[in-house]
Amino acid sequence: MITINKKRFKEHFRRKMNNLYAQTLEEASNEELFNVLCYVIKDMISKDWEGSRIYQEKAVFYFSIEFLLGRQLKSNLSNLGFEDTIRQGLNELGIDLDEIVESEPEPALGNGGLGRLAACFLDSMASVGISGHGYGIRYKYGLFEQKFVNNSQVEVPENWLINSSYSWETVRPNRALLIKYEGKINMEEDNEGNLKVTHKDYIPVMAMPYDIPIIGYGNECINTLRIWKGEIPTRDFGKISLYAKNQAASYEDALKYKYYAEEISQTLYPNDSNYAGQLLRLKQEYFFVSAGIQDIFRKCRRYKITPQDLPNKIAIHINDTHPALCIPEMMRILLDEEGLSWDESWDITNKVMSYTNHTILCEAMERWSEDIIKKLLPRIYMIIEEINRRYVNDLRKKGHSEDKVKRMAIMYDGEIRMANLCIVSSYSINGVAGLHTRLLKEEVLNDFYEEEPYKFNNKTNGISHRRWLISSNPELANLITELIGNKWIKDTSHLKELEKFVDNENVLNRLEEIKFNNKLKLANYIKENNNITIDPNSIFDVQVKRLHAYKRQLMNILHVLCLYHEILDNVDIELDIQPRTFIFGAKAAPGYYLAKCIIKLINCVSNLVNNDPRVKDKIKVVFIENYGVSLAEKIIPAANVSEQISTTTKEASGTSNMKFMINGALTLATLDGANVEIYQQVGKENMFLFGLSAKQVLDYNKYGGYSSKDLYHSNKLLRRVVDDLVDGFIPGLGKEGREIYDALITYNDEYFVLRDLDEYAESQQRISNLYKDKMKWNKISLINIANSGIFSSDRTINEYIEDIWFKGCDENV
Ligand code: 26W
Repeated sequence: MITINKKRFKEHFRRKMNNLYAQTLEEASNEELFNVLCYVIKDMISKDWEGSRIYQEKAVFYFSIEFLLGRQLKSNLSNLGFEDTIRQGLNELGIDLDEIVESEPEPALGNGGLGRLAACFLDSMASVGISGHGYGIRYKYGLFEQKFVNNSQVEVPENWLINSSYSWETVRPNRALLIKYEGKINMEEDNEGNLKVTHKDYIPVMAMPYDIPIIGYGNECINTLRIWKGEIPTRDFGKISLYAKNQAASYEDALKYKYYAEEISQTLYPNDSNYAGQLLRLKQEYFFVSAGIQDIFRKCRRYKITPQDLPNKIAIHINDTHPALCIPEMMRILLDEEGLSWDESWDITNKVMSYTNHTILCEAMERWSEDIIKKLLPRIYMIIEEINRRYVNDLRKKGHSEDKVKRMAIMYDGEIRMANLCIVSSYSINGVAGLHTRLLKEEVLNDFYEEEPYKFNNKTNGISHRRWLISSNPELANLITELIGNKWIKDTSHLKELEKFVDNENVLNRLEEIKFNNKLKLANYIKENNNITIDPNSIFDVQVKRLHAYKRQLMNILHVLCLYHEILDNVDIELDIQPRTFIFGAKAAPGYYLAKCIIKLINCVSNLVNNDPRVKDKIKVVFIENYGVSLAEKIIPAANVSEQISTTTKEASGTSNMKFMINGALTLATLDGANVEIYQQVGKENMFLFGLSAKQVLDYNKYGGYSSKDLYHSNKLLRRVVDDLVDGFIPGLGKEGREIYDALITYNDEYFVLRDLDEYAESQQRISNLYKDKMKWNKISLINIANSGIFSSDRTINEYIEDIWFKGCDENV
């Protein structure tokens, strides 16, 4: 256990300030204070970090093109148990820890759900004490910063490395690796008749590793997130091609080459639902995959692990298909560098790889053109071709129809289907919530499921309760500990013990008080940043997530318009409306026009409603700019209502639903994704359910029968809000209103917004009614917290460990 002593900490802190900046504490900026604190902590953990790198029973390598870490200082201090001592120590030095916390740059190396899940998983792997490490990309620019200009989204580059480095990371030049693109493959038999494969005339790029420590809670386990940066090779990698030298022949070419290498880790693709197939993206995917797999082999050689023993010593996890090239890259090394046979290599690769699917949206599925892969990665192309040839042969031998073979092939019609590659080559394939996994088995991946049912399993997502409760809502965490002791921190199933207090008025009042304090803090933030005054006594109704048509922010704002009309229709009578603040936070992919139109709509409605005196502040709409992890930590603890209203079948899991629940918000939801699991925990009496069932949606999609036009013509209230989009009722909304109108009416409302709007409005009415009875509301809030324990990512990670990574595929073969 790492210990801390306040006096020594203060000395250490002063000394470090002097070492790094040759100045006194008084002269330092908050950024400098952050850097110093960061280095002091790194000094304190360095022994344990080193120790954790030594192999334990089995090591897990989690490959993900995104890791949405968020700020690390507070959660690191909390996991180390240092927060109080350091707060006091700094205080005695005249420094406020909270100010330092706010000056930490935020690495936004992810888009949303997938990247944030990867970060929660790192936290849980370290906290349950396994050797589990992440491999990713060190993007120079993370997810863009969002600004609103004239109510529209404008994207600004996010420069988290503005000071050129990040204090948590350690660069390791002697572990840099070479990645090879393009060129020609030469195959020759040597004197003994063995095939020798050489890669000639390739373009070499150097992958430079940067390590970030991942600190477990209350144990000595410190794992590593290793992210790679693209550079021109400056080190001697032995016999590399002459490309670098040749290119340096002219200054112009040298610059071009530098650009080629550095461009690879320059920016995170801001798309999280639409596959675009750009060459640079493929370069990124191969870049971190090849670096990671080479790195694993290097470690194994150092620890004298033979290729044959790999399945017992390591597990490689492929987070969605973006790292799918792990498979042919591992085959390449086993075949070409280790000299193993195809069958042996295939057997090892199969026993090491597991894969998670995160979406069933067809437009998000990666399919690379064969030509692109052939040119950029000639050896990888050959290997994929051979995997496909053998697989298709097997299918035919088993007597499958040509139609089925076509559907299941990895290569078809000039394209390589990455999901198929992952399924064929992994021993485990999992979905991220019960319904999602069922849909994979029964619909989307049914052919594969019928072929190898034992490979498929469910792992319902989870969240780090350390970050999302202990660190972001300390008052609530303290109350819980006061009531049931601290066992829940290590094992969240103990939260269930809170149910003893459901009728305890004193406890319920304190719960309400804590929520109120959090709302007050958020109200202050909104006043400062959006210059909107909101009432902390109003219901805080929150929808924060990426903007996507299937997530239906549109339904939420159309309902606000319904309420607005209701108020205007009844200006003369005092309507009994429970005051409500609708809070939105969402970034749209820069090229996603409809999503941007919806952002504009929300902003315009916000201006309209907030500034109409007839509304008498009964409803307010706030769109918080630049939603991200740090903002989520402020917003979620302040929420009364959690909006989880995706079109049923479309949201694979959702994870904010879990974060809201553990912070005591009540869930307004469709039975989609992990909302189903929430329902299984608390029952329909403790949440607000509405909307089409999965079966209804599937039936509509298969057999048709839905007409948004018919609904529009038959329902006056619906018609009114839809017409608002195009008749000038909403000032500032121009052609964007027409775009949304067309999606709803001309293109038959793909996501059933109008179909579900009535039932949604009814549920909202039930929410208003319930909120009048504060004790009843608080009781349900407590029931939600008490039953949220299952959503800790520690539970999820333990399931991955037991059913996938440490079990391997022994029982399956
Ligand atoms: C453009 C290529 C692309 C396609 C899909 C990039 C990124 C994706 C991700 C898989 C999208 C994503 O983040 N999916 C979300 O994953 C979460 C974690 O499992 C789930 O909770 C969300 O429901 C799912 O949308």
